[in-house]
Amino acid sequence: MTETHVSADTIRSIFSAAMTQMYRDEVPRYLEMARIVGEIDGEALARDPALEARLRRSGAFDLIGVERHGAIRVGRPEELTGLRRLFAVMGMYPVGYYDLTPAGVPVHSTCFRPVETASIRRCPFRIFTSLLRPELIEGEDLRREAQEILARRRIFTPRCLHLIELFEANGGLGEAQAIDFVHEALHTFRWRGEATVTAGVYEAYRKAHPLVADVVCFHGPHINHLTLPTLDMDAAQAALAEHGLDPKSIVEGPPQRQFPILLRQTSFKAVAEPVRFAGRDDVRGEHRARFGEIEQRGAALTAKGRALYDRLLAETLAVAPPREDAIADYSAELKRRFADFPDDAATLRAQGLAFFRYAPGETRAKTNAGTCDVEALLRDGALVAEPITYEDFLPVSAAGIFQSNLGEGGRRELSAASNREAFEHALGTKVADAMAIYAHEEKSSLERALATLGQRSPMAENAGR
Ligand code: OOG
Ligand code: NI
Repeated sequence: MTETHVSADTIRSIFSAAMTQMYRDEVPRYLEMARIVGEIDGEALARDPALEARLRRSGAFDLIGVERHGAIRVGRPEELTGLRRLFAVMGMYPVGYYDLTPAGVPVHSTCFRPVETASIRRCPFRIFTSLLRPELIEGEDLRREAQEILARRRIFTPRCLHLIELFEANGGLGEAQAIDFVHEALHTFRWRGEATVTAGVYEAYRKAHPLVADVVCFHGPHINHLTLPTLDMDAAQAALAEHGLDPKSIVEGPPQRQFPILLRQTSFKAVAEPVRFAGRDDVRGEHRARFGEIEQRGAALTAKGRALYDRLLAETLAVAPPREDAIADYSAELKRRFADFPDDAATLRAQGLAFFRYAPGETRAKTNAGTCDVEALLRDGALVAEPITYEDFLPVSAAGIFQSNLGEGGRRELSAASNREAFEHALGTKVADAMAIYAHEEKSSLERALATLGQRSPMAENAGR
């Protein structure tokens, strides 16, 4: 990387801002949602005077109201390979493999995201990216035709591909090239209100599965939602309903807690957008795929913490599934079950349920240099531990979000084995393991902090889980 190159973080910031502008123009309801979330966050800050200081300390204050993620869906392996190359220009790398077939959605997914903590703080934007599994389309003719339709489209502009090649050859882009790149890349994610197929073909795929229609029948992977953070998820959920924005009926993820974990999410349901179909010019219809989402992130959980989370959620879903007529039962059951999940930092750390980032504290160590007693250092305030934020996604939540936006018929019984190998083959690389990223962050932060305190760190291993 030479001096004349713009950093990947900067390109991602420009891209995220441009994408946000585009989506607010394309989906006015999203702009309305952003206004509502702004008000909710303002009220949360006014209510709790200590909140601002806490957010400033963690670097989160400047990111209030800044989009955290978006999502797209592609149809062909080559398209996924292309996206991997495109996102690399912006410092976004595939983390995690998500199999959505247990939820009846015929895709598997990853998240392209910044990985280094400093990069996430500069611009947290990431894209949840799903690849269609055409082998799961019912009906041989539809399956074959889908591949033919998809084979005809080109989702990247020639100029975009050229700029990606320049980036790969030179290890970076200059300022004018970066701006040009963002402009070209946006074309890939734009909504054009125009199907590549006739109304009849669209209808056949919509009947097979609404998600398949969304992937197969259009020019490319139009951005299907953006997601804003909020400081108060439950208030945001209530406000969406009050303003008539038609939110999904439950907040996905853990219940409201003192010590937030993982990820809570809600969304307004996809809006109907006009579509022109191929063939006779007078055929018009509508398509529902694009929505707006709100998220609130908490601590990343260790494998042990995650197993507890998965168990409590599965038990809740088994006893009180979130049916439209039984939402209150679901919420009550979720709250009751999650009483078993410790809700304070000290216990979560002591039991190894969540990941923490360590740093030297304000007080001098009372313990002797070299003893390296992490617990004593924490007690003395010579070492401090703050939770590491969860930066990934939850398959059960993602399934709920897919479902509520596919309208009628979005759920199918799919009994397919997950196929990570095929996904990684299409991607052209392996996906990174999220758990390993958090574990590394915890361990290296502890080692750095101990070194600063003049403590030897053979014990650092005890904290790396
Ligand atoms: C992606 C749904 C998953 C999330 O926040 O869990 C997602 C999609 O509908 O394409 O974005
Ligand atoms: Ni999302």
